[in-house]
This record gives sequence, structure tokens and C-alpha cells, in this order.
Amino acid sequence: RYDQILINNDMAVPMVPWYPRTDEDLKTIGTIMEVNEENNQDHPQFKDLEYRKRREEIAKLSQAHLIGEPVPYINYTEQEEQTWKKIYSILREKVNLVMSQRYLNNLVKIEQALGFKYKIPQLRDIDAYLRAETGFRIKATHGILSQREFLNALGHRVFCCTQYIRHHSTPEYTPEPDIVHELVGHVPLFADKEVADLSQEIGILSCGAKKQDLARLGTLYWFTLEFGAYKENGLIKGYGAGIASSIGECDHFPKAKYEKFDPFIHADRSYPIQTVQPTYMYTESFDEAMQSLIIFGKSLQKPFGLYYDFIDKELKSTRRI
Ligand code: TIH
Ligand code: FE2
Repeated sequence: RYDQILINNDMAVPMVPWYPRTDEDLKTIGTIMEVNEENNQDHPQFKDLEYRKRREEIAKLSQAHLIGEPVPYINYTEQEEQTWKKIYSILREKVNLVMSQRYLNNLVKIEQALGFKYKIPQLRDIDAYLRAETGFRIKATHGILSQREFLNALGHRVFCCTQYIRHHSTPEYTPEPDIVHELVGHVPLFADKEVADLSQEIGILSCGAKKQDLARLGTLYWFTLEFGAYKENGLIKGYGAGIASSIGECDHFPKAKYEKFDPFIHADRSYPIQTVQPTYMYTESFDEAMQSLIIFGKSLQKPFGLYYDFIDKELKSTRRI
């Protein structure tokens, strides 16, 4: 569906992969229930049938959610609540050591507004919070989406977000996104205007991008919003969601290798998805990450430009000269 070519009768307009332009178009995102799990078959998440059944139950509710409607309420079980509390209490200490002030300030605000410490927060409340802070919105999803769907939605300031929780036997690291990763990792950053803008920037670049460019943008997303770092008072601190949401990744971060972020080089770098990252990419400031992505974006061979109209909530094209 997403690699189909948009056929245009006007030969002056080049053909590009389909992308959503309006909120109405966004309703098709995340509706295809692909089994797209980053799972090896030995993982406890895969083997525990009761866990899988519960996950499918939540996935069905999430998948049915449409942008603009209230996010479905999930009645978490006692065991799920305990998994959350256990992970949260450990992570809360760890993030202080590795994450940037930009992340930590927002986490404190969110904790006060939404009580992260006590219960698994409902996406419905998170959606309302983010809308008010940065205009980001939530679409609940069943699991990992295609890179194109996920990134295209970011172009509209929409964050596609899972609602299930990781298996209780692997609290410190999971290869897949889950509600801990989304809420402890991403949400405090989508609540920050500059990070929200960087996310949308990558998203807009992904709209109509060629397959190969799309993969490169996905990789840059990984090295910035998932695992990025920047210097704060001379020290390298994380702003990537994948660092903040994982006890294992937080422990590993100070001992890891660092490389100066260069999108022209790192867009083609491979990275592991089943283990902690060997290398984190950093910039001198957060703004530098944004500036270098903007320059990289201009180098992509897209035959048109796009901007997001905040009033009409639509992506509009501009002619590229
Ligand atoms: N590894 C992260 C965690 O355990 O919280 C989750 C993910 C990060 C990036 C993709 S999935
Ligand atoms: Fe993520």
C-alpha cells in the first residue's frame, strides 16, 4: 500500500509514493495488522501464550483507534501494574545520571500532571497533555508499523504509540516498543518543543520520499530521537527515548562509544535492534542536530517541498527550485 506509486495524469508532476496530506488520510495509518515483531522465537514474549493472548487483546483495541477520537482506555491487570511500577522506580533513578536536562525537566512536569509513579498512565491523558504542550497527538497502534507509516505520521505531529507492556520477566530491556518505552522514553521529549519540531522535520522529509531515502531517514530517526545525545555543560547526555526507557541501556550509556553525529555518514550506518547500542551519536548542542538534519534534508532528491499548515492541519506542497 505505502510503496504504491501515485499515478498523476499531469505528466509535469513526477510520481511519488503515497503519503497522507490530511487528518482524513491519516486514518489509514496503522490499520493493517501486520505481524511485524522484532522477536526472536526464544524471547519470553514469544513463548508465553497467556502473555501473547493478552497482548493481542490490547492490540485489537489500539488498532481500532482513529486519529481525532479518544484513545481507548485499557484496564491494566495487577501484574501489568506491578511490572510498570517496578521498572519505573528503577528507571527514575537511572535517567537522572544519563539523560539531558531537557528530558528531565519535562519528566518532572509530567509526573506532577499525570502521576507516572503510581499507575500506568492512560494514552488518552497523555494525548491531552501533549496536545496542550506541543500540539503532538497520539494514535494508538498494535505494534511496530512500517517505517513509512510511522515517519509519515510524525510529519503531522502524530505519534504512533503502543499500549501493551513488556513481559514481566524482561523488565530491563525489550527489543520492541511497549508502553514503558513510549511513555518514559518518548513522551517527555515530544513534550519539548524543539524535540517535537525535530521529529516533525524528519516526518515531513519522509513524506513522498523514495524507498532508499526513507530507509536513510529511518536510520537518522534511530540515531537522534531513539538514541541521540548532545553536550550539556561539557558532558554528553542522552535525549534518545531508547536510552531513557531501558535500565540496561542507561547502565551501558556511560561506558559506550560516542561519535560526532553526521547525517551524511550515519544515514547509511547499520545498528543492532536486539541489544544495547555500541555507539551513540552526539552533537555539540541540540540545535546542531536540527541544523544538520535540515541541511541533509535539502540534499534529498525530492521533486517538491512540503510544509505543515498548523491552521488547516494539512501538508501542503511547494514547488522546489
Ligand atoms: N530497548 C528499548 C527498551 O527496552 O525500552 C525499547 C526500544 C527502543 C528502540 C526500539 S524498541
Ligand atoms: Fe521508539
